Amino acid sequence: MSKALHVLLSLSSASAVGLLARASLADNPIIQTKYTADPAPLVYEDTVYLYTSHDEDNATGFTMYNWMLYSSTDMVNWTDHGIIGGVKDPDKTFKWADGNNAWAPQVIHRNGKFYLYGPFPRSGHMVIGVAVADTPTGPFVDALGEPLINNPNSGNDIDPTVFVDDDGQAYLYWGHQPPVFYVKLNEDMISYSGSIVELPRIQTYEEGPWLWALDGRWYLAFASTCCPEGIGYAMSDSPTGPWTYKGSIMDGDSRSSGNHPGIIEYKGAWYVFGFNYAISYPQTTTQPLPGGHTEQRSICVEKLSYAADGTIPKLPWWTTTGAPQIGTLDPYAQTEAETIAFSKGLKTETCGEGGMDVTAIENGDYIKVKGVDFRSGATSFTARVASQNSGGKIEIRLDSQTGTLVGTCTVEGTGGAQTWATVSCDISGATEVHDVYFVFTGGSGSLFNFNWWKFDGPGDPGNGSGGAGGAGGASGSGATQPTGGAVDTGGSSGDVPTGGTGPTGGAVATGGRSSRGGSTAGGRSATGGETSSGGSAPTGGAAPATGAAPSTGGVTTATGGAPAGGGSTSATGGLGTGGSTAASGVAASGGVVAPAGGTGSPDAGAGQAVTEASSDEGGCGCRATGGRSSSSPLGLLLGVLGLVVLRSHRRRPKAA
Ligand code: FUB
Repeated sequence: MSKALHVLLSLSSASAVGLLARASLADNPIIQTKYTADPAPLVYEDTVYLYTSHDEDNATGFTMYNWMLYSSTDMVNWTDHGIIGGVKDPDKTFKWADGNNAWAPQVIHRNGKFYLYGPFPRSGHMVIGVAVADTPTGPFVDALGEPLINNPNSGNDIDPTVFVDDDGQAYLYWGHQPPVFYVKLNEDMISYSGSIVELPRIQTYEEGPWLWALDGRWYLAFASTCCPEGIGYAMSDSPTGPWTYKGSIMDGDSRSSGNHPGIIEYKGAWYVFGFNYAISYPQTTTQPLPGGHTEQRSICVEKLSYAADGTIPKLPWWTTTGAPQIGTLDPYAQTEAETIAFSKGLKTETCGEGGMDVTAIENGDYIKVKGVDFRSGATSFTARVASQNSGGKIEIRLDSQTGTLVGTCTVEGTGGAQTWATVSCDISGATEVHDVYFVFTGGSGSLFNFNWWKFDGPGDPGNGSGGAGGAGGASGSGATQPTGGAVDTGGSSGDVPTGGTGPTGGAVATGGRSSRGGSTAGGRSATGGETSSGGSAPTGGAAPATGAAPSTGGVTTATGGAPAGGGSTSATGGLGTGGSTAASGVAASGGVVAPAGGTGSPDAGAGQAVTEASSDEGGCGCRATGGRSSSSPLGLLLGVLGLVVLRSHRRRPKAA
């Protein structure tokens, strides 16, 4: 079937089928309070910082204004840090940005600084800007006041990936569809030397490059073969190629359309992040969603492995189980409420007390926190809450939404949605390792906001009263991580270590894993949807690139692999001191004509339906590109026409 016909058929029955479908989801996708895409994980110290792009709740096409940050130390419970940069006020990092299409970013740590590379349109043409921060959470400040990359030879300067090799040389790769470009970054990370190099086409390369190295081999993963996109990869003996296509890390799937890899090593294991459409389009079958194209994507993660020859065994499509938990979560440490393994019906917001809080809490919503080790037991629970209404209750349950009730905390009105109070309640029956479900109950509407929580009791290692932790703790059938004590999925419940008592209150069990109590819940539309212009259809027209790119010259075509130093692993450290200004700019010329595109009327925000359970895989949506879907016949027709035209030019629209 031709792509155009496929799109036509897809669009025709979108509304009828799409959002009615309900799926079984578990811990993939890993973020449920927002739509997130384009994962860019960064390991810094003992934490994974996951930078993401952000699809607005009402997105139909690409409706993207800012970049988000999440973090985790166990790969399953993710803490929301909110917006860390963007292209639109009030989060406009790059004042000269057009104000839309904040696409796939990456953040790299070097020389004690954090560098954010972000693609977005300026004067209608996608360019790459760079911003700098002192911490991984920002604030990120525009480093140049103009694009770092504004390449007249590129149709679309999108999807930057930055890699610092063992010898200290940093590389920036980017590009949509063939070609892919690279340039050598200077040590200041905000300028480059030499020409932009255009690589020969890599088989199946589409966009979203991700560059890393391991054991003397260099890897370039990418979104492959539009559409649906899988994740392909190539290997080389040098960071600059020549690149040899090696196949798929993950094949495309009919339930999806896009994909975008981010790959890291963390605590001795390797992980690939990408995205699906399972929250937006929950489906239980492998049938492609018939149209209803939206860019409401959700980030997923799986473990990755290598064969002896360095190649990467192919993974199935994103599972609903995701990556296994590394270790357990300590319930006796104060934990942010926005630290979530899975949730239903909730949003997050900036908290008046700092950080973020969980909001839009309604009757029946819940937060799941995975692998919580109560050890010898908790006896009380404390929560920081605020309610401008009459409040509600927090039921604390084990292993499912309807699992054993170990305590109930009553939240009274506090006099304001940001007027915070601490409430406590007794806990009984919470010992050893469980998934904890905070189930919210009460009347109608928004019940209260939730900032943080903490348990107390004899299981607290800080109490010195001992616990049932300790070493040992063989898990189920999963493989044990080389380091960090992570245990793969596959073990049955109850594989919690109960051996040796810690010398002073119970050492942290390194092998244990909580049970994966399946649960089901009905989805509901998310509240708090953000409004947006909803438009990302290409508008055509020439967009002269006027920015001065800090570059020394034009584009050359690579004719072969540049020699490189010896084997290395991914370097995240840094040399030198950095922080210098960019090299003198060279004005780029040559406007780029954006293709005409679809203009169908956008469906207003469809909301977010979230269901959690424990079946195999989530669903997806099939995405058209460029134009947008519409529920009206005229909109459909215009959208399809636009898509066909767009396809004949390129898959991506110029940012409108
Ligand atoms: O999210 C916007 C664009 O979609 C990214 O830049 C591409 O990689 C694709 O994921």
